[in-house]
Amino acid sequence: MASAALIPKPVRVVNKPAAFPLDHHTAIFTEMGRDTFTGVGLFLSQEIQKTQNLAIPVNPDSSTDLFRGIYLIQTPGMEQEQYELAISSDSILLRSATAEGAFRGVQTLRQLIPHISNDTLAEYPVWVIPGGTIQDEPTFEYRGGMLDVARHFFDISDVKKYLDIMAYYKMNYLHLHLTDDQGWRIEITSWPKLTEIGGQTEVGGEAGGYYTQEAYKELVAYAGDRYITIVPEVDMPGHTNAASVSYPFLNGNGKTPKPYTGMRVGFSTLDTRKDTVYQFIDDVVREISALTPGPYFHIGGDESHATPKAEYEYFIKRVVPIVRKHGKIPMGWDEVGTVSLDADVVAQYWQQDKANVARAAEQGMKILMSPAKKAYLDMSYDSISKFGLHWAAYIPVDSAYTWSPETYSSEIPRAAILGVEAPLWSETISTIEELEYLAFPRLLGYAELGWTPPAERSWEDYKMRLIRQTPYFKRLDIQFYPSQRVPWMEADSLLPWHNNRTK
Ligand code: TNX
Repeated sequence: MASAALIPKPVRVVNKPAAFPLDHHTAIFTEMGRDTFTGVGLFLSQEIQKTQNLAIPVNPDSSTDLFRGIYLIQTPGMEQEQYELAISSDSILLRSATAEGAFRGVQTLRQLIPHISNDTLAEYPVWVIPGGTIQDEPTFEYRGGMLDVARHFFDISDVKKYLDIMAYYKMNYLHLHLTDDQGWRIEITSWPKLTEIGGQTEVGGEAGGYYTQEAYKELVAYAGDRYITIVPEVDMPGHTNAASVSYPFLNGNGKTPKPYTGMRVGFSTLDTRKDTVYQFIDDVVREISALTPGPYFHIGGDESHATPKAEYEYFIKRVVPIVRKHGKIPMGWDEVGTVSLDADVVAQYWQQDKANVARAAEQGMKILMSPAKKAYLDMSYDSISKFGLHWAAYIPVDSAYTWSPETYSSEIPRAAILGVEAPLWSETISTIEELEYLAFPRLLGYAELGWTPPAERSWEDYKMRLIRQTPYFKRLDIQFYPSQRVPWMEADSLLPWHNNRTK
């Protein structure tokens, strides 16, 4: 079990010389009458069906030919996402206080079941799960990814695939950058032109697209089934050209702007002194908040170079209470840290200039760690990478992993850090394959930085667990970048069935 290729690495693993045979005599038992635990059991059963082509019943009525159980047991007194997994030859006990904790533990269990490709399934009627005990809980409460669906639009099937992968690596927040100069991607019923006009463009000039409110709800629910919280972002007062193309009064300069399909930033702004602009924002925040069960609403606030500093401050101070009024915690890029605000606001660290986050931390704000030099998934791996930008850095797979959110910046005390998020900006990518090339394998490293305590992290150890993710990558058809800094070729010889394989 200790040699299993788990990502993120669990806090404590104790081996036992035993193994659990997973086969058609196995069933899953959950707390009866507790829907959410049963939901997690059903999720596990469905995933085993897909991966191992094995039907494992959940809480079956009769158990005549069932010999072994996987038990999801509610155990009070544990933390929200904490779980304990005890695997012996006759049972698997998964303990947690919440269904969310059970869901995280289920991912560990999924990773412990050998993955094999479809053509070899028939040879393996029994899947051998290594015995032992795992006690585990996350280092950070926020372990996130961000998709920029504004520069290029990605439809909900693409986002669902990303959510599936995030869930497998225990990430729990997906931030959606829903609006930018090049496109508006979420239907607002009280302002329909935002999508009728603003949703039609994207970088490069191709047709854009947008999520209807129904589609957005479907995404929120899909994420929720995986215990992932959606964080919607409406970027303002800059990054608003698409909004002003739809409703020209918003920019206050008396001109109707042209749709923008280039890659520049920092040229658009809202009219910060017009009450109707705040009425517009109120409607947008109200409608999106009503569709979003999660606690956060992201107001962007970055790169507002076309907004004078005093106007920027005035604007942010008016928008923050609107977000609160609709029941959400305001989040913004680190520039919001320069404005005098209450400590409930979360600032997302992205720039190398630390003055903004330092000011945010002084004000008692929580900081979400996404430093561009380390955590930006849109930074190219190296100078020959096919996609991505490199204004902050080239970020090879090892560099993406070998930093500590805890100590990255001396300005930010550990207690102020909410967690880690890896943003994927989409100026240079327009298909799911291109998205996957930038996101994988680096996203897995961020998942581990968010979950595993610093003392347990090591690149040498991590890369050997990373190479053993390839069966999972292959099964989901993830077009990852096979970086030469990772010894992928050795992966096959490490697969669990390799030694006793006869062909
Ligand atoms: C900076 S990061 C931006 C984005 C760009 C990104 C490209 C941030 C808050 N703003 O508008 O897409 O760089 O790497």
